[in-house]
Amino acid sequence: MAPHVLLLPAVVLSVLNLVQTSYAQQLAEETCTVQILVPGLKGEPGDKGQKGAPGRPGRVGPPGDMGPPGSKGHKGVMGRHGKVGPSGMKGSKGETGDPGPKGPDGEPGLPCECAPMRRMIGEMDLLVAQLSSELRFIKSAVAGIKETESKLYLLVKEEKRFWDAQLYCQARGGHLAMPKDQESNSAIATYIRAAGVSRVYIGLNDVAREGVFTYVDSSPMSTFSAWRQGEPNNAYDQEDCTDLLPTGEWNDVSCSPTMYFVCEFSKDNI
Ligand SMILES: [Ca+2]
Ligand SMILES: [Ca+2]
Repeated sequence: MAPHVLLLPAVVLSVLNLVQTSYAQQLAEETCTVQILVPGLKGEPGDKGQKGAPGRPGRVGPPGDMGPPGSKGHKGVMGRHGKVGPSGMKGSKGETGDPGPKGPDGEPGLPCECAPMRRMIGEMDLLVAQLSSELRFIKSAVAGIKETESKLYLLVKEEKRFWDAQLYCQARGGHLAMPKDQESNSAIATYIRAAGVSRVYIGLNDVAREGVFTYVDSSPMSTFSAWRQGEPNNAYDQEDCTDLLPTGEWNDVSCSPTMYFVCEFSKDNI
């Protein structure tokens, strides 16, 4: 084996030398012959080459003109239900229905003790009327009551005859107003003037004895009086009651006409 190993490098070297020499010689020949070469005859056309790979896509062209309108398309599928709308206006009332069937007979009732019940109802009616009257009285009292140091005066705007007016005041713990001094007389006059009332009954009369005036509590008219000039005149021989004018003056009048009146309540009694 040894001789072969030694021989190999020498062979390689000689081959390399041969190649180098041949290449240099070829270069020298080519350099020298380029100048004198002339084109030869055109050769035969070669075989058609294979189809090349497809080229890159071209640039996007400008938009084309709109085409003619196409034919109408098919009707689409029905859409989903929309949202529920707002409530409509209330409809008109329907006609009355047919009467229902007759109900079963009721239990036989107890014999009615009508007389006592009617009496009770009558009493309750009276009570209601009385309470309504009291309520009206309280309302007007709250609305406007005139007061002095010892008395309360209430103008009652219900037209009544003299004695009915007195009864009305008595039913409420008072009586018709009895002005027994200038202070109380002025208080009542101011009161009715403010209310725009032209005259009111006051609790003074000469029913018992003509010309002798007493108050409704039977006390005599003694030190104080406020008669208008020429009064009391007992006109037509029938003026036995008294009214008070917005000026504070008194006049004897008939007891029959109905008019507003003033009740008086003592503070001691309240
Ligand atoms: Ca008289
Ligand atoms: Ca008179």
